[in-house]
Amino acid sequence: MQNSSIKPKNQIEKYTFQDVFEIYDLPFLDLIYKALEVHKKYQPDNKIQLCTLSNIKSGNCPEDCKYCPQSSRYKTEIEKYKLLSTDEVLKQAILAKENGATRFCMGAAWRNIPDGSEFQSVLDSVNAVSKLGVEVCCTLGMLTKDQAFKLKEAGLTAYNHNLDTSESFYNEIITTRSYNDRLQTLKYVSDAGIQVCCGGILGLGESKNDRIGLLKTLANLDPQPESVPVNVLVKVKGTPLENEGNVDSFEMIRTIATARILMPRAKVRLSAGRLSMTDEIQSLCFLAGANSIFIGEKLLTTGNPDVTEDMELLNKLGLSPM
Ligand code: SAM
Ligand code: DTB
Ligand code: SF4
Repeated sequence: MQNSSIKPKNQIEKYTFQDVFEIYDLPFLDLIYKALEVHKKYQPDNKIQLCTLSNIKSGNCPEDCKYCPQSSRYKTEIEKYKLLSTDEVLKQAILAKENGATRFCMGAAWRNIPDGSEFQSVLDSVNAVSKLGVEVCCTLGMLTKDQAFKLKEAGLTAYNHNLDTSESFYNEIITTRSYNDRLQTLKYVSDAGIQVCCGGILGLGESKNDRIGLLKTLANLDPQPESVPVNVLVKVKGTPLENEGNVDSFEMIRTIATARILMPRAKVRLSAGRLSMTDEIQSLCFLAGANSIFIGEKLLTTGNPDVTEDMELLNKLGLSPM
């Protein structure tokens, strides 16, 4: 399957590499100013969406994503378990809502969803959580067209499926599925009327051009993603990237600002990696256009800041939950 299938219908990309490069490479203060202008025009003022993650199936994933503690190929110290029951998922979602989350995201360490009882159980969980009146997001690996439609019917708001990095760097990070496989799932998702949540990870050893390449691909998706998670690599012992160097914070802020300018209507989510950021760095991310965070002590398998500390930071900045 060619990735041309999800490009604009006239096959001409809206943004070229040069277009994106020119934004990303603006003098830092001009870049932030432009991003803030776009933010003020298209996004609610001084609001942050709080989301909570649930790892509904942990570990033993057959894929080889070099960053991921849940791949069965690496020796990591994580808790592994089979698919959680709908009752358990619902309990977690109720708690997340009580803590202020308006979006509940279920992740599963699968290459793709096995059809049958497990898929039915996921559909039941999606349906039950959607009735709480929160947005429901899933990230379960690759989907078929039919599964996408069934998830939509069950009440799914959004599907998270990240491109992670540029097409040219991708093969250095994942060899068990292709960039086009990812694009195909994204197409099934948007064809089913589900919102697309698609972003990447910084700190994989990628170059500036790779970050720009990823932003270019995301901004040219048709339709553009409603949600763009920007993760910073959490270096987990046992994964091939455990000793990778740190990503420069200014590169991360440039990535967020460029995403904000190119995808004005998307929520830009400051996702994994906040534990390694100071309050000041996170504040710069919000200034550059990030308007969502995950709250709760855990992401999927790794740590996340304390909820009380997160609330203190948002208070200090005069940011309130959406
Ligand atoms: N298995 C599904 C998939 O890969 O599509 C869903 C779960 S997967 C853990 C969701 C996303 O988490 C990945 O696409 C990746 O962007 C992010 N992620 C995984 N491990 C990470 C890490 N160590 N640091 C930062 N982000 C990570
Ligand atoms: C996304 O882009 N980031 C979240 C969510 N989508 C599923 C996951 C981050 C995972 C970080 C590593 C872990 O906790 O295992
Ligand atoms: Fe599996 Fe997803 Fe982790 Fe890749 S990122 S190893 S697909 S759980």
